[in-house]
Amino acid sequence: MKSDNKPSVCVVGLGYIGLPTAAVIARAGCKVLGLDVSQKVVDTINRGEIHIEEVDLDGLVHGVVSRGLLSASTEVTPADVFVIAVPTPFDKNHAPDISYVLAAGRTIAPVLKQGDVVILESTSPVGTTEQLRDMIAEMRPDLKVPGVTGEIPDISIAYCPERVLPGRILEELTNNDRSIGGVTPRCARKALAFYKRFVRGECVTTDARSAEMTKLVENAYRDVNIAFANELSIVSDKMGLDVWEVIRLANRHPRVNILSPGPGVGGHCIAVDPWFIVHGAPEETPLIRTARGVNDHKMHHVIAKAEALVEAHPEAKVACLGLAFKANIDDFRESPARFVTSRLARKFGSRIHVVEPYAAELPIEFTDTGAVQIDIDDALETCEILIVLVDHDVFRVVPLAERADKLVYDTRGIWPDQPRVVREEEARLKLVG
Ligand code: SAJ
Repeated sequence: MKSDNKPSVCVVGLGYIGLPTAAVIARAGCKVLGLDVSQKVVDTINRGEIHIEEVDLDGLVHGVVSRGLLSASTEVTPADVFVIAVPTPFDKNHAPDISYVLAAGRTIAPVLKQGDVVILESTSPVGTTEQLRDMIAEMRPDLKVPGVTGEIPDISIAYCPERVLPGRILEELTNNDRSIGGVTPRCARKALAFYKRFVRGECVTTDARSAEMTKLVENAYRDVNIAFANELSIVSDKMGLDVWEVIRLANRHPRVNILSPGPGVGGHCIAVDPWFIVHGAPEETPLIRTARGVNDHKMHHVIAKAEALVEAHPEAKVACLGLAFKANIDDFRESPARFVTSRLARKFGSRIHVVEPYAAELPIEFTDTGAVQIDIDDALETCEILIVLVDHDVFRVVPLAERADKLVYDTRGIWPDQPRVVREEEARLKLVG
């Protein structure tokens, strides 16, 4: 890679992180090849279209594809920089599965050449980048690999996690600070030079293991703090308190900032990544493990409370507001709202009306339950019970006049002006002895 030339880049994995990353790098003027195992994904991108939803991504991808800066393939070709952005799920015992990372490494190893930079972005347990390095060293004994050779290495390997928020990915990809962890300091400097091309936030160099842990710690921090809020909400139910009022008041303290309770923690990051730390140090992580348990349990608490409310009013029609895993997005994967609503649908059938403006139709598990999808206006006109599960703006703006006479179970605290007697008492009837 010559310093005056823009490097060619290969992004491995064109999912929620890989595709926006590839598009942003292409926008900076680098020629990017996106690699994916799915022919369908590859064809979609080569038509200038996208297979995921993210604000402004469609226009950006269309632009860089039509300018010839981004193309996709199932076949790897040589490049100057390789960015790996593949999933790292966990198995049923919460053990991290890095097989996609290693498969990506096996794919690119044959085409690596002197001067190349390999960057892992996937959320990974500590030590994964070194494992990737060892695998490349084994497959390419002809290359001097960093941390293995005593001489100046032929290639550089680094770990650089993303920290973007779904719904704000493009903005955060360029503006957030980045941790750039090299297998050696030299590797970190090479990766830094690459990120400087498209990141406006500060890029801070460190070692690969620290960068791996940093990513996990960020999401575990959020999980633990949400667990505190969720535990407070369960305690408040028991004590007959309004948790939102308590949190609002407590947050007036200059050093207190409690997060928001909800129906549980969804998405594929915050509910997953803490387990990577627990798996690495099982004896030393009672807090992180307990937080996971508290957040998972919150879903079941919400189900029990909602069931009690619905059972106490056998004539009432019920609207469940929201299926997404969080506000204002159309991502329904690992969503507590979806889980809660489908449980209610299975139990109460056609009494359950689902309102989700971001879904064209109900997910598969609603088939044959009798539950139907309606819009918010129909829900306000026809349903006596409202169960708020997602804080979409379209729900938040419903004025009190249109819901004052409803029985409301608001798991997100979007309607602080809802008359308390209706909002809380009914739901508590059967739960608190
Ligand atoms: N949630 C609450 N209460 C809160 C905040 C969130 O119940 O006060 C719930 C949400 O409703 C959702 C879940 O937590 O179900 C996660 O939502 P989120 O907005 O906290 O996070 P994600 O999963 O969309 O993105 C996170 C972000 N990490 C942090 O904020 C530390 C993002 O910056 C990461 O890039 C992303 O994980 C990732 O890819 O790891």
